[in-house]
Amino acid sequence: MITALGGGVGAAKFLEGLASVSADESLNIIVNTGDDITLHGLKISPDIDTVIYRLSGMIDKKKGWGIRGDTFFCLGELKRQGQETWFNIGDRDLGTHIYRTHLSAQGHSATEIASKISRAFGIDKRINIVPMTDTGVETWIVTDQGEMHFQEYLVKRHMKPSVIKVYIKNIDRAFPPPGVINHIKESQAVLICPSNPIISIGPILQVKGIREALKSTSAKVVAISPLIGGASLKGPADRMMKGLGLEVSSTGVARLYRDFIDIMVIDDQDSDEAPQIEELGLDTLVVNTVMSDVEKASGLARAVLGLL
Ligand code: FO1
Repeated sequence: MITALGGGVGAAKFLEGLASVSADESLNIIVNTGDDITLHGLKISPDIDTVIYRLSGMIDKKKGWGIRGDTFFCLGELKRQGQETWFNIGDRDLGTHIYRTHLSAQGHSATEIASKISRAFGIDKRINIVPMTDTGVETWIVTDQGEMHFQEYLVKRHMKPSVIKVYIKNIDRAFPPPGVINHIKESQAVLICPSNPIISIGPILQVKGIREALKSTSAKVVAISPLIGGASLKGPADRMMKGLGLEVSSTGVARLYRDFIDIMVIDDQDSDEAPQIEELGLDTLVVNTVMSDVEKASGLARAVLGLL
């Protein structure tokens, strides 16, 4: 059994590679839900959906999120009726949000909903996609232009405001869904996907008991850096780390995880960082972490599994 923690486009790409090279292994994927947002009365869980769309082969590969070939007629109509439409929800994607909202109104938990949507998309039963918590949480960003939901910072404001602080609303009430702590403790390996350490992995680590379980598990805990040459390939990890006064490098990421990981995986381009990461008491693996296609993602996953 392998457990992975992640959220966002990079995690989904890595998980597609991991799923393809671990065919007989059961895979638990604990997904960030801090990015969740309610828009037009619908419950949207972007990081869960990005993993489901990717693993089902339906992802829009160019964008890294949403469904390939989707249309936007409904959004156009909402715009015509004077609604805010900065968050681009496609017509087919809308089906997922309607189904999620309907199941939630019937009393199903986020865990049950993720499982039902996974099955509806034909995801193999050995792959268990689980939200980090069933309790509603939201990632908010304090910026020089005021406080806003993470999606507003990312999508509506195009990451332009300077980040001062990040906090997760209601995180103190969030506990993991049943089984998650045991999965961390009983897995052969726990993988921290190449995701934003502040807004994708950070919220998961703040859910009650998760960081402690990672510290105490006998599993090998391996993190893959989302940064290459001090920059993120996509998304705001670099500018957020800078805004928060953190060192923007794989070493900076390793420092955030050093209390619970055994091995840090960094890109070939950052090989000169290996000695300083090892000084933190961690092992390193230096490989190509750029996942430009599924073969590269599989190669990265194979290299990571080779550590076990
Ligand atoms: N990302 C964007 O940059 N622009 C969008 O309009 C957008 C819409 C969207 C709709 C559904 C969905 O599941 C994801 C969507 N994303 C969009 C991606 C999402 O904001 C981010 O990938 C994650 O939240 C980052 O972890």
